Amino acid sequence: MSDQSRKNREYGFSTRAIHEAYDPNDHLGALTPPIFMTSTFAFETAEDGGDMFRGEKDGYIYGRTKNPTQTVLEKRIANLERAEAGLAVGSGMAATSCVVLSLLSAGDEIVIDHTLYGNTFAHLTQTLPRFGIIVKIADFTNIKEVEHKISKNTKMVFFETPANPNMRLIDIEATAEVVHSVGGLVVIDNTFATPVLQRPISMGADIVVHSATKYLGGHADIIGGIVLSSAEIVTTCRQHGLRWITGATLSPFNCFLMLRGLKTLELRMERHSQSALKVAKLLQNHSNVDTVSYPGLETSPHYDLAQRQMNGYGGLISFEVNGGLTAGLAMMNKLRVITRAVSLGDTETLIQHPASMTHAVYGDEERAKHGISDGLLRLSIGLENVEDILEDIDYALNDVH
Ligand code: LCS
Repeated sequence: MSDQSRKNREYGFSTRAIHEAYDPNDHLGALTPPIFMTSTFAFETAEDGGDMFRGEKDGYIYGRTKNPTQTVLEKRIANLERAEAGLAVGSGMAATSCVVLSLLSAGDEIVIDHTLYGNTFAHLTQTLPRFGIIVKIADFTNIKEVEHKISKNTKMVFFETPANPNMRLIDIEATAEVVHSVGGLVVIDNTFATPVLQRPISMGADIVVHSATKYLGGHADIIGGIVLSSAEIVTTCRQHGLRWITGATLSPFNCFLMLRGLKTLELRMERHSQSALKVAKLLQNHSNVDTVSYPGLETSPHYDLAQRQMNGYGGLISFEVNGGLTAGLAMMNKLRVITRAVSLGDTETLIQHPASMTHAVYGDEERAKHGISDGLLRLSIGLENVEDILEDIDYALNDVH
C-alpha cells in the first residue's frame, strides 16, 4: 500500500476514539492529553488580545468558552458523531439549554416528542413559553402526526431515540425529511445510543446533544454535556449559549475524564448491549413480568427500525412487573447486585422508578398519556458479569408475590 493510500485510510471507531485530535509530539511526548488547569490565557501582546476578541486571530482567551483540553474532547467526539464541530458543556441539561436558547427567539415554534427525560420535558414545556417560544407536543413515532403539527413557523424539532424511559424509537431519516421540507432544524438527544450505536447526523439530523454524564463518561464520576453540529451552529452555541446565557462550562479535569471514558466506549457499548439482550430475554420469559421494552427483542414494535437505524440496542430496558407499582417497588428492594439509583450508562447496573423519580416532573395524566405507567421500572445494564445480574433479577422477581 502506498503512503498516500495509507494516509487516506479511514480508521475504525475505537482507533479514532483513542487517537483523534491529539499528537503526543505536540506536548513533550505526553501520551495522554494534558489537563490545562487554567482559567485564563496570557496574550503575547496587548494587540493580540484585541485581535482574538474581535475574532481576527485564533487562540485561547478565557476558560469559560474554550480550553485546550476541551478542544481535544470536542474534536474527538465530533469525529465520532460525524459532525463538523462539537461543544463541551457542564451537563446534558446545559447542552439542550445552549441549543434552544441560542437558536430560538420569541414567536418561533418548536415541536417536541412527548416522551423525553423528565427535566428536558419540563424545561422545554415550562421555560421556553416564558420567553415567547411556542412549544407543541407530538407523538414522533407517528410521522403523520409530525407532518400535521409542523408548519412554516417550525424552527426546530427535538426528540430522543431511544426515548427515556420507555425505549420508543423514532425514525430519524423519515422525520428529517418532513422537518426539512419546512426548513426546520432536527435536534436529537443521542444519549441512550451513543455514536457507537447510532449516528443521527449521517441520517439527516442537524444537531445532536448528549448527556455525557452517561455512556460517554461511563464511570458515574462526571456530569457533562456535548452539542454537535455544523461549525456555524456550534459557534453560535458557544458564543451565545455558553458564553452569555448558561456559562455552563465543563471543567478541564472533567474533559480529561471524558476523554478517558471515550477510549473504551465501543468496548463498553458492546458489553452493555450483549448483557442487556440477555436480561431482556429473561424478563420476557418470566411469569412475574407483564411487559418488556427493549428494541433488540424480535417482538418489539421497534425491532425493524432498530435494524435499520442502530448498530446494536444498548443497555437500557424498561419493564412492568405483574402486580403493578407495589410489586415493582418490592422487586427493587430485593436486589443485591443491582443498585437503586437514577442515571444510566455506568459500569454498575442501576434500577429506578421513572414515575416517582426521573419523570416525576410530568403531571400524572401526562405521564399516562406519554406511555410512562406508574408501574414502569427502568434498568441500565452495567458491566458486571451477566450471570450475577441475571441471578439478582430472577431472585427478586420470584419473591415479589
Ligand atoms: N438527556 C437524557 C436522555 C437524559 O437521560 C438526561 C439525564 C439528560 C439529557 C440530562 O443530562 P444531565 O444534565 O443529567 O447530564 N437523565 C437522567 C436519568 O435518566 N436519570 O438521572 C439523570
